[in-house]
Order: sequence, then C-alpha cells, then structure tokens
Amino acid sequence: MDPNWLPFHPNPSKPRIKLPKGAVDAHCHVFGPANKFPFAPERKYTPCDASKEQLFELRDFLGFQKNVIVQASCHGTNNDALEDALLSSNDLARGVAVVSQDIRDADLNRLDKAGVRAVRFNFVKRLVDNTPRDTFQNIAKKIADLGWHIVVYLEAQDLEELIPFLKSLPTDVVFDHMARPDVSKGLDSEEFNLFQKLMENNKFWCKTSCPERLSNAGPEQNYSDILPFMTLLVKNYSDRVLWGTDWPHPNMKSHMPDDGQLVNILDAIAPTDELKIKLLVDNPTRLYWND
Ligand code: 0GY
Repeated sequence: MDPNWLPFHPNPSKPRIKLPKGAVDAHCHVFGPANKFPFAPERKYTPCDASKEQLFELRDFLGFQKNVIVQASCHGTNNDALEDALLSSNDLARGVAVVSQDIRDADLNRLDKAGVRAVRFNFVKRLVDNTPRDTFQNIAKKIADLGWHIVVYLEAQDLEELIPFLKSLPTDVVFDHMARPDVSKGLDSEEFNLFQKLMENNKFWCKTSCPERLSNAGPEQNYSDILPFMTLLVKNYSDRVLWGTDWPHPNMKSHMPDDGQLVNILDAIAPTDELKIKLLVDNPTRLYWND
C-alpha cells in the first residue's frame, strides 16, 4: 500500500442505534486481496487489502443486512474482486461496476447474473484519467438495456458543466456523496442550490454519505458542519436518497473514521423511523433488489 495510506479502523465501536430490518450499506468497497485480485496498472493509489470477509463481518457487526459494493478506481475496469464478493454474498450484495465501452455482451450478462446493477462514471480528477463523454454514452446505451443505472462521482465545482450530459443519460443517475459539496461555502452556496435543483428531477438520486470526507469539523465535533447538508437532502428527497459507510474509506488523510460513529449519525440526518426505513431499506431495495 502507499506509504501514507491510512488503513480502516481496526475495532469500530458498536452503534448506539439499532438499524431497521433489511438495512443496506449502499456504498462500500472491496480491495484485493492484491495477491488474488491485483490492482490496476493505471491506478492512482495503492490501498491496503480490504477483503469481502472483512466487509461482511463489518456489515453484521454494524447491524446491516446487505451491501452495495462499488468498484473502486484502484481496480480499474477489472471487476473480478467485485464479482467474487457478490457471488459469495448469498444474494446479500449487489454491485456497481466500472466497464469499458467495448465490454462484450457475454461479460455484461455475467456481471448482471452476479448481481451488478449499475456502472460508475468517475469524474474526480485525482482518481482517474479523463474519459470522453462519447465513451460514457456508449457504455450507457449498453447497460440501459439490462435495466441498470449509472452512479456518478464528481465534485461540486464540476457539476454545472456536467448537467447537460447527466440529463442526457438514458437511466436513473445516482450521485456519490451528495456530489461532494464544499462545506465551507455553506448550505446556501450556488453549487449546492444547483444540486438541489437537479434533485427535483425524479431521474436523480444521491447518497447522503461520507461526512468524514466532506467535513472540516471532524469526528471530535461529530462532523457537525456537514450534517445540515445530509439532513436537508434526506428530508426533501426522502424517496431518492441512499446511505453507505464508504468502508474501507480510501484516501482518507485527516483521520480514519469509526464506522460505529458514522452509523450513529443516521439518528441526526434521518430522525424518524419512516425516514430511516426509506433511506436504508426501501430506496436501496427498489434500486438494487427490484428483480
Ligand atoms: C469513495 C471515494 C473515493 C475513492 C473512490 O473509486 C475510488 O477510488 O471512489 C475518494 O477517494 O474520494 O467513494 O470511495
């Protein structure tokens, strides 16, 4: 792994809150193990191993029943580690893959059988080289026929320019980590207003995830500065929000979050049982277990 890599928390605390039955951790990853599933040559970082067994153990410890495993950039377009995790999950995991435009139909069908239900388009420059929009459109056409959707990862300052492209995509679109709002600009920033306007369109969903990545206040202050963003989205778009741990928290530099503390935050951002059930059960089930 990279010399400054922060490995995931070795012994997270047990959450204070009890999650609803069928709760889904809708954003997490598996890394390697590198000796079985080598990282991609074009990767921008080399993480520690984070195996499917460790992920499933954390799922049970935190009180989730299911996972949506997202292919991380360090594995490029080789989805073998993801597929292996899905196949050993007893139907308790679904996947978001990263594919190239010339992927064969047979390979797409195999991924579909394993439990993949979406592809991810990554626009975060520190993570991936630029992909032409035409390439993404070609992939979108292929996967739309399978009933999959598209997950996008981008930063708030890039949103405006991407809007026509995002609207043109033929499937539902899920924003990772609320499209990474800049917390220092506040709730009423132009960027966050633009994002909320986009969320008025039923085609768009978002993950109210990653307080640890977006907060300046940090864990000591319980990520208090980012919570209003999450709370607002959960309240206003309660049928199109998802939540995930982001375990094993790639590229965290400031600190490694305690996953139990992240789960406890759900009480602040989804304060009623009804909101929790939508965020953690109904919405991810509709999107990923609708067959
Ligand atoms: C995340 C966040 C990050 C990494 C990736 O694909 C990835 O490598 O998504 C990040 O560094 O912000 O969602 O896991």
